[in-house]
Order: sequence, then structure tokens, then C-alpha cells
Amino acid sequence: MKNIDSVHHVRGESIFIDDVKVPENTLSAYVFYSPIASGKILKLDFSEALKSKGVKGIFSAKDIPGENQIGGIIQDENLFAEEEVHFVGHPIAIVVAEKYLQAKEASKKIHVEFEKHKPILSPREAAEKKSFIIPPRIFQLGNTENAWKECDYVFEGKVESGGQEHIYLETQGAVAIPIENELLKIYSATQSPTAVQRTIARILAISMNKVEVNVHRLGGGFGGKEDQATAWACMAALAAYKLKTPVKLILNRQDDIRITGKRHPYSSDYKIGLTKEGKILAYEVTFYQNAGAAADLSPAILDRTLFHCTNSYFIPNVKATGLSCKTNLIPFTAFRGFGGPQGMFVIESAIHHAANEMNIPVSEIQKKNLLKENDEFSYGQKAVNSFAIKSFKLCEEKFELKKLQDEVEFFNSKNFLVKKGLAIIPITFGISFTTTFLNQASALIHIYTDGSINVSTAAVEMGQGVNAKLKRIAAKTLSVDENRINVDSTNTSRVANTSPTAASKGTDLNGFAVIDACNILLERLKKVAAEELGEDDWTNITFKNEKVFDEDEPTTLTFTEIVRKAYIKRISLTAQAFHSTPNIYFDPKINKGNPFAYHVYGTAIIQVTLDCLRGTYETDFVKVVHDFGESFHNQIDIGQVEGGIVQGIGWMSSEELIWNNEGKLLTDALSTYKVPDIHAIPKEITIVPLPYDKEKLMNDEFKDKIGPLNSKAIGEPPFMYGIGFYFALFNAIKSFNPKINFIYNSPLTPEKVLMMLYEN
Ligand code: MTE
Ligand code: QUE
Ligand code: MOS
Repeated sequence: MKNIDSVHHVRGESIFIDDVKVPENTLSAYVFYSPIASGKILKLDFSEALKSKGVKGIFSAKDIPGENQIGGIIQDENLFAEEEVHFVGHPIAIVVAEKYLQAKEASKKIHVEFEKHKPILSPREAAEKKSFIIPPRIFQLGNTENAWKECDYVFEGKVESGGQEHIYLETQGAVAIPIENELLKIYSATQSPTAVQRTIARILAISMNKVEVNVHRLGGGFGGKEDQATAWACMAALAAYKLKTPVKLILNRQDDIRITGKRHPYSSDYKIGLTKEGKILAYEVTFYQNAGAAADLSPAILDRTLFHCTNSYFIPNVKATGLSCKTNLIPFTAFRGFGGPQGMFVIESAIHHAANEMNIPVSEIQKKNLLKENDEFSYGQKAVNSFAIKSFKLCEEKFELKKLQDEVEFFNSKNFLVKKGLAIIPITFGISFTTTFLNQASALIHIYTDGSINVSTAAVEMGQGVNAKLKRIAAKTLSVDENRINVDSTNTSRVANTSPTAASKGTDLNGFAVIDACNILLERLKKVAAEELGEDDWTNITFKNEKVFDEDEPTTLTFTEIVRKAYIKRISLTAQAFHSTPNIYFDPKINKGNPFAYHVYGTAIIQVTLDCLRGTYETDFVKVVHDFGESFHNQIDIGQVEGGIVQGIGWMSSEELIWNNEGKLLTDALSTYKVPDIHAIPKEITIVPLPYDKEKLMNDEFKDKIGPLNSKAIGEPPFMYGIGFYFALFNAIKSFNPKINFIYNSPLTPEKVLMMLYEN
């Protein structure tokens, strides 16, 4: 894959936080955190630790000059615990020493005494005790109460989905360098440089213009560094500010797994009503989101669960209730899909349940209920250019679903201890931050006198290839070679007030800003070229492949020459542009609106092979028809689909977070928390782009409803294909043990599968 970073990554030359060249005197920090899930701090004594070798200082809540507050959406989270601790891993202090190991050693000498309280661990228990982050959220369409009477079948059930640890390759961290006076320069592995800047200013009671946050790239973010990169940068900044010395804080892998947020575990109840033909008439669902001990992004994530609770289906009567339940676990956070996967897993479970009870194929119910043009989502938006049906049909036909199903049936009839299972799953994912104000970005572009170009935007590169895409967008818009363009680091002094690079909107928002900035520059350059050519009308000038054209006729002038001439003529070679998504809104009072610029659609078929003696399994293939819009960087987009699918399968299969009764995470290392490895990835992933009707793409009504260069966002949607894995495996288990109950409890680890195979 030709990501711009590929060569440097392979050579180990790319800069991550730990590679930033820091001054000689840079100190190291270690986070001292709560070993208990809930309790009162009775005594906190640093005196022994302070005497430890190399220690330069220990900082806790009382050392914060500004506010001890890092909450984003809700102001409910302290940087350091004050009187109480609320989860295992709750930061209490940082120890700063000359060397990392000295700081870590010293932290063991901190004396702390607690009055222990009984922790709440499950969201249902929290709900019983009315321990909520926010009041219940309810999305409603039609009237479910009336609809039940019309249904031939009504099924109810429970669904559990587990959390998920991000396991980005680069653990969280930051470097803070005091420059002079109160000025601080921060290197942070964050998806949200402005959140880091804003929060540091708040913690230190200084203004935001004193804090410069710079991000070269992240070794993966996946949502884990959206809100939750901020705390570590604040801690490093606090120590650097106090000690007037550069401070580096990097979490080791085990601490990162222990003390940073993950995907939210959910418990859900569903009730689904259908006609005997399989038409879904009514759906009620209650989501118990395990939010952990503070809000973090939980309310926005819960919203997305509700937005996606009917996946690709039109259901005329829906009542979806979301409860954000406050527990004594780590505050859970953004993870690819942002609550969407949790919502979609429940409706797919309900459909699977219904199909099995009604003894009809799951795909028959799915097909009967797919979103048609102008069908209404429960939040009021209409499905415009819905490809739910088109992608499903194409997937079915192209990959010969019927034949695949017959083959599985034949295989299972011939084999006793090995079974195969197959599932098809449609996905629909809304593109835009559902928090409307976040849908903004800007770009700053300089052309230098040698014709080289520097692009700065709000986008953070985290391996998803946004820099390669922005480079291509700039090159295409200016019609110059990509080699001319450098996509610079993300820096709050160059580009201000950035939204997080998230919601799959990185390329869309920043790409449009880049196009606008390029067009400003182009207009200026065209005017210069027109003058040079004695052409009255600059709009007759075009740039094509680095050359100047007049009324479509080539001239001898080149891009570089015009740049040089513009400089001599004292024409600015710098442009800034701002983009905000048009025509989106949402009213949280009634939970209706038009929150998404557009939706991404697709359908996948997944097949697994199950070893019924061991409970182990493999994914034979994933075959996908995906809606890329018009992909302008195919390799990156394919990489995103493949990566998303593998991550989705991991969530459904081997990745299991286990806490003990005291709220301590037991699976806090890669030996016990199993991410998919090279053996676990599907043997085959086939990806077919949904063919596009170009004419339709260009029409005025549709133009606003797609990304730059007619592409569509790619980052999160493919994750949800992984949900199909659960049902493929469930079906394989069921063909061995037809008596298993319809209990939907993800992940399906081999241990759990083994139990299900022999349950009766
Ligand atoms: N791909 C890689 N390699 N690394 C990442 O951290 N994050 C995902 C997705 N793909 C991620 C990734 C998530 S959660 C999001 S929201 C998008 O990329 C963000 O980038 P984009 O908006 O530029 O697509
Ligand atoms: C998808 C997202 C995000 C989102 C909404 C989405 C996201 C995010 C926020 C958010 C909301 C309110 C805030 C804030 C952030 O909303 O990533 O700081 O005050 O951060 O639909 O990915
Ligand atoms: Mo992605 S979960 O929106 O960072």
C-alpha cells in the first residue's frame, strides 16, 4: 500500500512521540493510579517517594493552578482524583524523575490508604441504582404500542456485547516543553489537538494562545486518542510548567490497557414484531451502556447507538431507549463505529432470533425490510440515494449466496466434527458528527517560490492515510504532481479550533477545505497567467499537469513559472479556507433532524469453519460489496475495509475484557487479551465497489451529499461487516448443536463456543 509513510515506517524513521528529539534535561513521568475501584482516599503521603533516587517532583490534584477538570461533554472528570477514587486506574498523581524507571520505582513508595466502597460494575445494576451519566435518551418513530397487535410474531431477548481495547501500536503519551514565560510546546499523540490545547490551558489557568500542540502522526488511534489522549498531555504539561523543564510521559503497554478507556460494553433488551411474511412492524430496544466512571464521550456514543439501532432496515414503529449507566470501571470512550456497532448488533440478533423461530432464512427477513428510497430513519432523516437494496442484491448475485449456502449445507451434512457457517449482513452508517457544530475544518496552504507546496489542516494522520488523500486532493485540484506537496504536521498554531479527526470525517471535512484553499490560489495564479499571456479573461486559463492552458490550448508557461511571477508581482501565495458541512441539523429535544450529510452502505457475506472438538474457528472468507462513492485512493480505501473487517471480527470473536468482582481488569496484557493475529484474519477478503451512476453523482440535489471528489468516508463503516462473523459462527455452532438457546453474547471466544457446542 502506497501510504506516504510506508517507506519511513518500514525503515523505522517515522516520528512517534517517543522519537521526538527532546532536550538533554528532559524528565520522565510515571502515573500513579488507584488500585481499587471505589473508595475514599484517607491518606496520601509522598514523603518516602520524594526521597527516591532521581525524583524531581510529585504532582497531584492540589498542585493544579487552574481547574482540576478534563471533562469534554460533561464537566465530571478530574485530571487527578481528589477525595475519592472511582475506578481501578484512576490517576492520583504523577511522579517525575530523571529516568522513567526511577519514576516508576518511586511510585511504589507512595503511601496511600483508602476506605473501600463496593463498586458497581454492570450497567443493569447501575440502572437499578439510578446511577446515570445523563437522563434517558429515546428515539421514536410511529407507535410501537399499537403495532404489536398487528404482528403475527413477537420475540423478545437479551444481547450482550463486550468492550474492546484499541491496541493501537503506539501507546498513549506526550512531551511538554516549556519555551519561555508561560509558553508551552506540546507533542501529543492525540486525535484532537485542540482538546489538548484547551484542556492544558484550563488546568494551568493560562490562555490557549500560550499552548502549541503539534501532532506528527499517531501509531493508531481508532478513537482511543480522541478524548483520552488529553489527560497524559495535561499531566506532562503540568509537570513541565511547574519544574520549568521538559517532561515526557509515555504509558507502558500494561498501564495503557489498564488506565485508558475502551469500547463500551452494552447490555440490551429487544422486542421485535413481524408479520408472517417477515415484514418487521415494530421494534423496541433498550440499551444499557456501560459508561464507566465519567462521561467522556459516552453521551455522543449513546446517540450513535440510537441512530444506528435499525441498521439498514426501515421499521415503521420504533422505540429505542438509551441509558448511559455510570459504573466503577474506566470511563469508556470512542472506538471505530462510535456506538453504532453496539446498536447494529442488537437488531441483527433480533432478526436472527426471529428467523430461526419462524424457520425462514435470516436473509429473507433482511431483504424484506431493507431501506428503500426516502424511507425514514427513527431520527427523521430520509434515506436518499439508499444503496441498502442495491448492495444487498449485488452481493447476493455476485457472490452466489444461494450456491454458497448449499455448499455449506452439503459440507455440514458430510462432516460431523467440523461445521461451516455462513451469514450475510448489510450495513448503513451515517456520515457526519451527530454533534453538528463539530462538522468544520480548515486548511492553510503555502506555495513556496520554488513551486513546492505545504498543506496544513486539522486532520491527524493515524495510519488511515488521510495525509495521502489530502495530498492527492491538493494535487488533483491544482493539477500538479503529488511530489510537489508536503502535508505538514497538525499544529494548533497553524490551524486553530480543530474538531477531532474522527467520525470518519477527516478526509471529507479537511479535503473540502483543501479544495477551497487550492481554488483560491488557482484563481490568483490564473489571473497572473492571463496577464502574462495578454488574455483579458482569466477564466479562460486552466492548469493541466503542471502546464498553463489558454482556452484549452497549451501555452509554454508552467506552474512553477507562474508561481515565481506571482511572487514578483507581490501576489500572496498563501491561502486559508474553512469548510463546514451544509444542510445538517439535529434537535436533541425531539431527537429529530437531518444529522448526516449522507450514508455509507454495503453488504458482506462471511463464512467460518468451526472445529467442534476444540471450539476453535477460522474465517474462510469475507466477500463485500462496499459503497466507496468514487474512490480516488483505492489502495488506502481497500486497506481501510480490510483493517475494519479484521478489527470487527476481533470484537466479535477473541477480544474479551474480563474484570474481577473488585473491578480489576484481568485481561491487561496481550497474553490474555487476544487481538486477531495473522492466523486469525480471514483467508480471503474480496471487496467489490458498488458501481456508481456518475450522472446522478453530479446532479445538484446529490452534490452536497457526498465527500470530496465524489468519494465517501471509509474509516468506520467497514468495521460493522465484522458483526456478520457472530452469526456465521452461531450458525456453525447451531448445525452441530441445534438445541442451543438464542442468547446473543459477544465475543464468541473459543471457550464460550465450546460450552455452546455441548449445551443442551
Ligand atoms: N485506520 C488506521 N490505520 N488507524 C486508525 O487509528 N482510526 C479509525 C479509522 N481508520 C484508524 C483507522 C477511526 S475510529 C476513524 S474515525 C477514522 O479512521 C478517522 O480517520 P478519517 O476520518 O480520516 O477516516
Ligand atoms: C461521531 C463522532 C463523534 C461525535 C458524534 C458522532 C466524536 C466526538 C463527538 C463530540 C460530541 C460533543 C462534544 C465533543 C465531541 O461527537 O468523535 O467534544 O462536546 O468527539 O456522531 O465520532
Ligand atoms: Mo473514530 S471512533 O470516530 O475516532
